[in-house]
Amino acid sequence: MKKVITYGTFDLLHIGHIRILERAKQLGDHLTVAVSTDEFNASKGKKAYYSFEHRKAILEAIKYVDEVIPEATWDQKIENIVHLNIDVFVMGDDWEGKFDYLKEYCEVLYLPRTEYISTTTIKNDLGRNNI
Ligand code: C2G
Repeated sequence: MKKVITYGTFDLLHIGHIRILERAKQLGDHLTVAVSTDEFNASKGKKAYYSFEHRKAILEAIKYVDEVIPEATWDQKIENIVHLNIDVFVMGDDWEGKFDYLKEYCEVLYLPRTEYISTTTIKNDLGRNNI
């Protein structure tokens, strides 16, 4: 069984998130998503609108997702990849090159981001009543 993993906050779920999850699943047979905890988000300078529990439950409801684990630190990736027997690590290409150190443990792929949508854009548009 070919196992894939990806990481992220996945707040205010949108088509860009769905498309990265869809493509990640197409790369193997099993997709694990490591979703950022609220505390880890704070360390990323992010405050998600939805709590960790809600973001986790929403991801678990997506047909492409087989397993959701917490992402609590930047440096848990190697342990996750080794412990979960991951074959492919996938991220959007806004992270291009940032995780190349994982190449000694698994395949590392950066996929093109979906253009013109982001959680930040959604928040800004809603804030300006641009809906
Ligand atoms: N993404 C995308 N297209 C968008 C928006 C996001 O492909 N329009 C992808 C990102 O590239 C990322 C994933 O969706 O691979 C999740 O994005 P975020 O929730 O913004 O995650 P991020 O804050 O980048 O956290 O350790 C890695 C970090 O946890 C990544």
